[in-house]
Amino acid sequence: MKEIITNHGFDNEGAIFMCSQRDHNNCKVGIYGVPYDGTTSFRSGARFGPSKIKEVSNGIESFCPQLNQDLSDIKFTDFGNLNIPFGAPEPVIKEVKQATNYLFSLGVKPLLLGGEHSITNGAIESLIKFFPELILLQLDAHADLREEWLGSKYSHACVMRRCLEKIPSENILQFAIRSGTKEEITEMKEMKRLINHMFGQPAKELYKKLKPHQGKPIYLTLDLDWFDPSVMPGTGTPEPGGFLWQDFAYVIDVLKEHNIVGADIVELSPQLDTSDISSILAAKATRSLIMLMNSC
Ligand SMILES: [Mn+2]
Repeated sequence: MKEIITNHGFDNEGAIFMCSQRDHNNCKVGIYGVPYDGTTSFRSGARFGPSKIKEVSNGIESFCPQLNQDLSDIKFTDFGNLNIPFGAPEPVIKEVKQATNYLFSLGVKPLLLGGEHSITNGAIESLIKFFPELILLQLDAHADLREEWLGSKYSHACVMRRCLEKIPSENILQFAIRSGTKEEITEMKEMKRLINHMFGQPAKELYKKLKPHQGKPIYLTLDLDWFDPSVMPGTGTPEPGGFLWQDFAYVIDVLKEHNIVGADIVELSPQLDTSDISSILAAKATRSLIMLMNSC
């Protein structure tokens, strides 16, 4: 089936990420929101994530001391939020795939703001065609390896299983996952996809695992429930025992040496944290990823 590349699918009337522009000319990185939470199984509200991240982004500095870069020196675009049909995930995933194809056709690296985790499927379906060697790095509390969940193969609980149908197991790295069924955890260990991380320590195992992949295209999917609920309460399925910003900074230290061609930040449900700390953390992670993706 011939695929149509569309550019009519963005609503750019709402909030805009700090220092970004609507016009994509001369931009290497482009943000777009996917306000979808149709399969969230516990606490919904991730549809409000993208707009909230943009809204609170003005509350943080444009300068990042860790990366020694200022967002105001970078030309990057905020396309707005993707117009998506409500209901089943399949048409949404298709829209995400088309939107990602569209960004690729413009020479812009996609950074998706979710929305729930199922949207990663669409980005991977697009990028794997352009980058057959794509490495997928998952930061998440949960394995997300279910064959199906509550009657859907495209639930957010199945996203990594669907990605495994497109990407060979050895090109998938599941970083510091701490929750799953016995089968999921066993599979990740046996297939050597599970990468351990010592809380508060440099990400040494990630460094070692990624080293042979130097120069290869990497897609990072950041499910915000990877962070500890104490710093990320605004997410649908919180899981105790998670990580702090410093741990993420160690991941960024490793990724600085690599070629990030696309990324997503998913599962922020801003209304579950009225302090907005969760949304600000998500905005800060967005700032780091824009800088990383712009400099490789
Ligand atoms: Mn997930």
